[in-house]
Amino acid sequence: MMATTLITVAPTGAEVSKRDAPALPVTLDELVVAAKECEAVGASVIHIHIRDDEAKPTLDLGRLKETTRAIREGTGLIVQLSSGGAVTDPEEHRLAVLDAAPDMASCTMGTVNFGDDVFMNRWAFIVELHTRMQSKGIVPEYEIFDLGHLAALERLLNKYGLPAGGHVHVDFVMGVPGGMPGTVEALVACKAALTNLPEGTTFSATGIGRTTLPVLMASLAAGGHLRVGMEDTVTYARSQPVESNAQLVARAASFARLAQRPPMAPADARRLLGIARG
Ligand code: KMH
Ligand code: ZN
Repeated sequence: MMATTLITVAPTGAEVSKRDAPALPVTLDELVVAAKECEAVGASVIHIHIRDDEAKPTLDLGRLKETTRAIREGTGLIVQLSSGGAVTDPEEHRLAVLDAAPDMASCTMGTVNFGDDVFMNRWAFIVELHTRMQSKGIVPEYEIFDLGHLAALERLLNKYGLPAGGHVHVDFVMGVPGGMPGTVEALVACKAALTNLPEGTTFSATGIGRTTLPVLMASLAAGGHLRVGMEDTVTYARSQPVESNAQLVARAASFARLAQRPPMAPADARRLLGIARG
């Protein structure tokens, strides 16, 4: 069977403002439209942050449930809710995201400086997130902002066991000011460290801002998968704002086809990631 590329779209995030990026999907309707467009051009997973009526980031549980339902009704995408939220979100709200019963949730593997802020992920919090996901049958995507986060993941799995579904999938988030750089060298170092994780562990990578393209190409070359979207970059090319998330997914899909690893269908992505619901 031909190798394929899992493409995750992260359409909104918690940091970009609608004023700075008018194409950012912030309402439920905008998010569903973006999700459908991205699925049509090759995405199979959607990493979701939601906004309130003022387009500010929120972890409101009612909205998260409504969003999960609407994306499932409108698309075949795998629904991955962010448990990272915004840097200001308290731990209990981040844990409560799991009560919206998504297919997947993110699980960041350590604290990291995040621009001028700190993205807090205490060990005890990570353990709580991982074990709650195990008991709820929610598949994690382990977010890796720095090389040491992979050592933390090795420790987590050794102490608390494999995630729901049994498959380990990590996402290298590269180029955050305070985390690892978005370079080929950093990606190669992360890939090398995967040998300490269970056999078959898969990875995707995303480069923030201007590291988007080098990271995308490096990940494909290294046999990895891709994450793209307006959470991570709002500039398509120099002086050219991103028009839509689908524009970024379509570009990623083109690179994947050129690399002879075309986009993976959502059903294959579910099998790969060990997601039962379908
Ligand atoms: N918004 C960042 C502070 C995640 O979604 O899990 C955290 C983040 C990671 O985006
Ligand atoms: Zn996120």
